[in-house]
Amino acid sequence: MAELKKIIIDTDPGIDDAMAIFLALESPEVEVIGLTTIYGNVYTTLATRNALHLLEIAGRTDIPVAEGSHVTITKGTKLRIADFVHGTDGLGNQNFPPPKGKPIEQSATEFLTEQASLYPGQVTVVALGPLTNIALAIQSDPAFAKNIGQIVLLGGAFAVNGNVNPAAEANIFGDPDAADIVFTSGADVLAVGLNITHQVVLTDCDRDKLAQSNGKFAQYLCKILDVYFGYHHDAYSTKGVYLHDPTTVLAAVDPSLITCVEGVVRVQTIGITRGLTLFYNKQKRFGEVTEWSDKPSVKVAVTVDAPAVVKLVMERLMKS
Ligand SMILES: [Ca+2]
Repeated sequence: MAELKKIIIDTDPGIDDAMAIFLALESPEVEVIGLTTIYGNVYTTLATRNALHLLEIAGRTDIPVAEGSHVTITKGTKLRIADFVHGTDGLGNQNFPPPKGKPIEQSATEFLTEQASLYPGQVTVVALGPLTNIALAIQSDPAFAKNIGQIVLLGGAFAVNGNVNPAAEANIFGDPDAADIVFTSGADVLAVGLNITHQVVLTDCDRDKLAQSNGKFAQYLCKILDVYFGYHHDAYSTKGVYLHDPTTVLAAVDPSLITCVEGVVRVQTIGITRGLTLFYNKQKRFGEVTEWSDKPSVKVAVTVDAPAVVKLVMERLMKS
């Protein structure tokens, strides 16, 4: 049997992160070798606590959790925490008891660089929050961008509006400087942006099906999903919730679910469009040197088989 694809999930749980982590654990094509944590939906300390809690729910305390950065790559601390989307605890205001487990001694950056060098070309990082940990790994180990198999990230809004403001998507907005480092690092990067994830909707009807399932993940998720559905009903006219993080996990698990284009992505780090991701498709050869010239190409997802993604999410989350 072929070796399973090893994945590390960099995460800020987060309701859709919880779905994505469970989905990865229920995906036979991949082996989750660790979780690394980051601020975003919640502060990093709470992200770590939630990551440990979710692994305990899943009965997978064998998987290590490495805590990530508490500040942006430019040492910014005025972090935007999305309690209005995910609840003040990040998991739908359920007041779960604290986890019994602890994070490992290594930092997220140390864990990422170590695993990439232990298994060169074989580890996929699925990045579901701001990209600080990944950028720190790139900066701290010059071999990381080459050693890591692929970085599949939820981030950006390619030719569509953002979700923090018209310019910016939340994960990129969380640390635009880190995002620009990742996009221009030369690593094999696949970006899954809002242009993709806003096509993948879990409907009220799907949630009812989850509620009727006896599966432990379905039962757990139904408890925490209320806050997430409430936010979507208020903020969008979509009848359901966007599956940002689960779609990104599945893009890593089964790349045939999406198609992508290749080009150079730069991130705006200042001004009113801070966090904007701008893709250069290389169709015009500009006469002048630009900020996109001579930068490595990345992949940007442009289509998704949304019904297939939703079907896989439902099947796998109701399996056990
Ligand atoms: Ca997330």
